[in-house]
Amino acid sequence: MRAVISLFILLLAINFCIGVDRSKFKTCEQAAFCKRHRNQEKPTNYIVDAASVKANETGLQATLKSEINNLKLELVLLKDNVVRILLDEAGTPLRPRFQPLIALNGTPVHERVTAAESNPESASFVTPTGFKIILNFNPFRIDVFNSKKELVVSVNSKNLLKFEHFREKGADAGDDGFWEENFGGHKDSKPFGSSSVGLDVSFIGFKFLYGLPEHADTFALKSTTNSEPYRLYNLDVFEYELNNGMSLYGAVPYVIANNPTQSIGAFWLNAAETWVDIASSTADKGVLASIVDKFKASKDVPQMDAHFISESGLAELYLILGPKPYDIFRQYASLTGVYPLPPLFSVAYHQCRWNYNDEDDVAMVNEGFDKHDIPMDALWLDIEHTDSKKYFTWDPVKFSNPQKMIDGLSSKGRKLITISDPHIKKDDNYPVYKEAKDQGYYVKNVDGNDFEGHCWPGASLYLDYMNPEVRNYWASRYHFDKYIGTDKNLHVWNDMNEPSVFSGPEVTMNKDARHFADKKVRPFILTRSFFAGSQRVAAVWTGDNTADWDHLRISIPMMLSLSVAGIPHVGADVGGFFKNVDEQLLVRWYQMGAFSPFFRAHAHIDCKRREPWLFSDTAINAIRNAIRKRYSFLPYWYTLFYEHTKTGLPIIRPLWSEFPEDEQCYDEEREFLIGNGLLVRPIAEPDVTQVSLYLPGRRQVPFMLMQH
Ligand code: NBV
Repeated sequence: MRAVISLFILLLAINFCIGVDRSKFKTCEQAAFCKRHRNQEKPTNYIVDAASVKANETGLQATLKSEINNLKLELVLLKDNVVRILLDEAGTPLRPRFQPLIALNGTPVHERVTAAESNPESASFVTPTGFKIILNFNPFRIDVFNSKKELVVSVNSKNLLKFEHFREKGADAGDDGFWEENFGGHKDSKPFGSSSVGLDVSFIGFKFLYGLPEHADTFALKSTTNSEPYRLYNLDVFEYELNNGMSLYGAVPYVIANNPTQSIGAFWLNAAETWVDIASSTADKGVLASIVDKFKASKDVPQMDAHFISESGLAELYLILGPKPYDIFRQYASLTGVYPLPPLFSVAYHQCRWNYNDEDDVAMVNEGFDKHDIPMDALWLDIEHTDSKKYFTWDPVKFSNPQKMIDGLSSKGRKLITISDPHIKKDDNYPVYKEAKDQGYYVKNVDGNDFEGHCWPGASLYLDYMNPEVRNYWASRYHFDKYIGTDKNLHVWNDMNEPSVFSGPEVTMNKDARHFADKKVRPFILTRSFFAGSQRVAAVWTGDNTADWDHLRISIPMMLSLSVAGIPHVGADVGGFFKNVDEQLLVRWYQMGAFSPFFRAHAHIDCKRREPWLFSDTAINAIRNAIRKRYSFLPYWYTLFYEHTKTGLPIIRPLWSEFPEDEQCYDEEREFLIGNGLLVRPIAEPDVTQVSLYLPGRRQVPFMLMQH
């Protein structure tokens, strides 16, 4: 019996230690479309039909022909040095493809091209800033030369363009997983077959690529030639691990290349599950030599390649041509929008845990910060504040007088932020469930019935936010006369919105679920899941991190990746969400958090309480100092948030954005800039009180930081 118990404890311990359960999530080989695109033995050869090329004031249109299918191409110049490439099936496709236009901040404005030319091999035009865009006919390839006549980008230079067209069921597609796929006991029925798309983009003269959030990995993207591609598919990954390209909660399919004279972005506007292979001529020496040859460029010219592979949708690529880092920040922001100026309190310090137990507990914490003379602007309530996980309701015993609780916080100038998850408890006595059911607002199964999954409340249904009417309905639930006990001092936390479905494939919704085809504005909203453009409505945090030093360190590259991909109000849970935090780590985390755009302490329900005053006097002082330092810098932070609304510049920035000529700082991810005036190097190692600081353009100097 004893042996059995020990084995059980051992198994529990192993389970606890290994973190993420990888078997729950697909590899590229297990995603049929990814495998097909990655292992193309005989790539499709697309050729531009010269007779089809039509030039107009803002670009070119043409038909691409191949032995598999024909595609129509639009190559258009947009305002402020952005080029848009759009590929769709030619003729009359069986079905339209989904285009996530909601990611864009309105319809992009076209710009007139100059010096349009064409000959039997190619057609070209020049942008007002002197970039030359050449459409090569055979094989199809788009080359971009900058104003110094350097080839900087080449699209389809590896000939990986692959476009699976819709076809009648039963038509031979010659591949496993084209019409149906199984994973983890779930069947994906693919009623219309696979419609995947893939395209390669080469950045010539570059050694570094960045972007593609969200991954718990280095800021500079790594070559995936000998590993899994980076995956973009919004997933709830329990106890995520560091240093790999597995999907996390949100996705922005945007990469940035940077060298001392040129910055370029490539935004792949596709919201389907996407995998991105990265190749590097320096890291993968030899492998790419033949490709470099193709451009007749010198073999010494470094090159980075990104191969985007998406499960469906269009091949739609925006080349953001810079030429400087601040230009691409502005250009990408004008395409997808800026983060509007948030309320000042949202940039201050926030206190959260899963959960504050009841109204007395909230009152105690509210008092505690004053008693210990520590500033705090918002207190957060997690899922336990509700009546049985029915969002927009209150636990009738523990939170019976929410308005009084909010008044208690408001009297001290503080706000309350409550969580509302998107799964709706299946309970006819719950008005939200009932109203949405009566209106037909839920996502449907492939058979047309409401999709049902399992989440915190048990059996749950999922609102179809693709339907604008549903979005309005959801917004209306926040009206003060609907969300009883609230007022303007209550703000919004959106969690589990990947969506997380405990019973679903890869902890999310079945892919064959059917969605609607086709501002009551809250001042502050935090979201876990996101896509390009989400910055127009919400701040983002990096989800369920762990209280260890590695997670503290990784929060810098994670925040930087989000920042350069247009999402500026970002932060990681201070203290680490999972596991108990020791005092030293907590202090260091506060010191880092004080210099993160979003600054909130949070903890898992099983963790020991961690309000600052529960630690030693030395720690309380250090935490107080860190939080106060944040408050002393609030005018600077707020100015930067304002600047962002005007320029699209991120709030925290990689060193290279200010010092693009200093290549030594290209892989720097222990230091970052806040605006252009503050360099931050948090201490993220145990037992360290002194660190070596890299000053861009200068030598390494020892430096004392934040001792306590
Ligand atoms: O609502 C509970 C938690 C929340 O505290 C956390 O911040 C979210 O990221 N939520 C996830 C669900 C459960 C996590 C194990």
